[in-house]
Amino acid sequence: MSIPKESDVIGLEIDDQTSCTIHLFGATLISWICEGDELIFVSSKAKFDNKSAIRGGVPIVFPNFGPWSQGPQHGFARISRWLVEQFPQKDDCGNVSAVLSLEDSEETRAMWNNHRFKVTLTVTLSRRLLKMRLLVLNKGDSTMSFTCLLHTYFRLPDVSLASVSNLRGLSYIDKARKSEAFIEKHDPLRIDGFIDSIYQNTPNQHTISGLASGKTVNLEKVNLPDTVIWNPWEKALHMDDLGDDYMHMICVEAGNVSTAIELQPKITFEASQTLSII
Ligand code: TA6
Repeated sequence: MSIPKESDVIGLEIDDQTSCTIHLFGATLISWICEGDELIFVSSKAKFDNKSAIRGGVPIVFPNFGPWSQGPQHGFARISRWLVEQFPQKDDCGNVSAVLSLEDSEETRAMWNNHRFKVTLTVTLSRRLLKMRLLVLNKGDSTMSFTCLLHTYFRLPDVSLASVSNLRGLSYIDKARKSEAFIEKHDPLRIDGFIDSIYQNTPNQHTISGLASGKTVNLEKVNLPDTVIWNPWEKALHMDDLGDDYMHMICVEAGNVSTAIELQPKITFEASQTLSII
């Protein structure tokens, strides 16, 4: 099992029961401990080689969700080293925050239409809450068209006992069924096999139940109108960085993936997700 190097991570801590860890590679949040329970999944086979995307945590998907003709699947943000703009610091209310950023480079400009951009991730940890805010600034003189998503892996004692709320009646693209469109009939949604579904125009709030110690997480999203649900199930056995760990995860991913964002020059796009224990 590979473990992250200390020089590759920053830690936010309120006390020994409340903390989170962010890997500088991809600004990937790889741990959120709340009331002593780890709520974020990272595969025991994850690679921390600063080359391949970390299997787990909350990868930042930008500037493209899914396969991309101009570059790597899910874009370059999750496989780039981000800069720490503000190391973890506590505010007057006892919350701890950190700020990381990624700017265009020769490599990204060559890959993505010579766009000049700055992506800023602000992570704020409170006693029972974790907020992730994404800013995307178009520094250039041409419109930037992109999709983005927070690819959150939740850790579960047993995925078959988990559920996701607020999806019934919504249209979704089912990548497990030839990417055809369906309407969700279940509430809550339970996972009993391979699932790879893109729910469109979803409510700004879902609950994910079945986490450690019976915890339920509320996911509140702003400016992220889609929700992707993914568990590879037995396909994971053919993934060298996942394997049978798939029984202990569910991805509930807040994103803007169905329609590209068209960001005008010098304008900033803002989106966030707030995870809290209810
Ligand atoms: O979010 C769901 C998804 O798009 C799936 O189709 C699957 O590809 C997953 O992301 C993981 O992608 P990755 O490139 O990290 O293996």
